[in-house]
Amino acid sequence: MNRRNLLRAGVGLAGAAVLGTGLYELLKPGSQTGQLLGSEAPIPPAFQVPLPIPAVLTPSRTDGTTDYYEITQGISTLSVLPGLKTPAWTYNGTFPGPTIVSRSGRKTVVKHTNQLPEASVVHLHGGHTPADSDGYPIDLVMPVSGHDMASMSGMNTMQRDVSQGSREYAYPFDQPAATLWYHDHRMGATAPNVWKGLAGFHLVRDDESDALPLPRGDRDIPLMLADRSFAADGSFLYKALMPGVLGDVQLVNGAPWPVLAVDPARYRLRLLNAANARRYRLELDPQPPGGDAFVQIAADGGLLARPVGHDAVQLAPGERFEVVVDFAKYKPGTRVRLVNTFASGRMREVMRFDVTGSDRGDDSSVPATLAEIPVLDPAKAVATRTFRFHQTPGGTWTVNDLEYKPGRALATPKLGSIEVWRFVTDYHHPIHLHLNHFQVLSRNLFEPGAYDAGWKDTIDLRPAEGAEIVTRFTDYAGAFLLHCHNLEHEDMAMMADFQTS
Ligand SMILES: [Cu+2]
Repeated sequence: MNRRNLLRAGVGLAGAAVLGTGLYELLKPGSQTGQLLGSEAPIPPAFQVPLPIPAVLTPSRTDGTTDYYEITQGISTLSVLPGLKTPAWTYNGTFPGPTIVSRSGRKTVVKHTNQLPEASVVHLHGGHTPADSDGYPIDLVMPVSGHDMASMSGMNTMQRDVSQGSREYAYPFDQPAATLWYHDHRMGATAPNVWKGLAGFHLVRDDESDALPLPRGDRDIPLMLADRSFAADGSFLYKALMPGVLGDVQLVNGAPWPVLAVDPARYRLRLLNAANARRYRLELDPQPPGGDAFVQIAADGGLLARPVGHDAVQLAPGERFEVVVDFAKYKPGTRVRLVNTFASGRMREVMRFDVTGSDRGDDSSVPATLAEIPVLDPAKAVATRTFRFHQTPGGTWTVNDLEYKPGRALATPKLGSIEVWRFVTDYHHPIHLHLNHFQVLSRNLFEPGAYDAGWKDTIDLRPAEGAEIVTRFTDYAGAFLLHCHNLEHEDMAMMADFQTS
């Protein structure tokens, strides 16, 4: 089959998905697959608190090849809403967890100790990672106490490679500079565990990107976007809802609708959608004169070949976009709101940048060429596989009509080979591939979308869409995952193994 026929087949499958269950979604206005879970606690006014920046974790030791870190997972009490306390599941006591900064070409080992009441699993999202450190969903880290309350209540008793109390995750970081993140990935419990606070940034740096004149230091800002809801006592309110859970409090780096005071200068913003189900279309309000509010410099897997200007940036759960915003385009004193035009009411607001700093000094720039990106040739693909992400009439989220079952591989790619994978959806599904980043070839019969440039590990698919991606599977043999990153869909079985060899 030539590529054109492959594309036609993809569209045909998308059409079938429409006739099955997607028609309502197509006719319905709106841009979320998800259901609002309303807070019981009073929702605070916006723009009252400063933006927190997660602390960078110091290695416990280093040697010639490796940096070693230690993280304790436990229950901590946070102050998120005024006057209330929020018990959270945290990495080292904070939400987001501490930021780890690794260097490309140097190994990082993170020892996680589990003082939670339930077993956990850590996945480094975007890491090119051997199977035994990738956070396979039943490779449980048992609590130090030895008692997994979740198993005791009858769920998730499946286990594979179980660690008692702690586990060392080893990351080779044979990959370019990128904004990665780590979060819980336990089978059937990822959505509640991340909602309760188990997420943090993991940045990779390299010489090539360090040599670029991009904004740095305190003008290089990670922004973890996540919506949450709160019970009357201030605790995180959570209930598994089939379409995905939407909160009614917008958090950025764990704070509700925060404010960042900025200089009239360029800033590098590392945008991460860490929400369970919410999609964002971010815009600046007011827009800067001349447009191109956001100059995108990187996607999930690292720098783009060339910068791309956008008036808006769309992010589905799991995705990262790095953008440069030049606040010198605004009059000093301007209050610039970051808004989500996919949402309405209070959730339309995200955070605010106040251009109140006085330091106009700025030797940064965005070069016309950022990185050399090899282009993967789909003509060299040795296999083309189709994965349909859809809801069965019974209501289960499936991949190719199958609910997730550990050990059942839906694909068996050979290491070193290029493959073309086609994803076909019924509703919104952000599809995440572990192990290797990919390049987007097409959406339906058309060119890739405005947000598909560069190395991706998560692709945001709309209802009844068919997309083609190309990747080369490299380095590590074992079982890895392909899944929807709407965390409720993931927990409700929209996940599949693939086995590399
Ligand atoms: Cu999904």
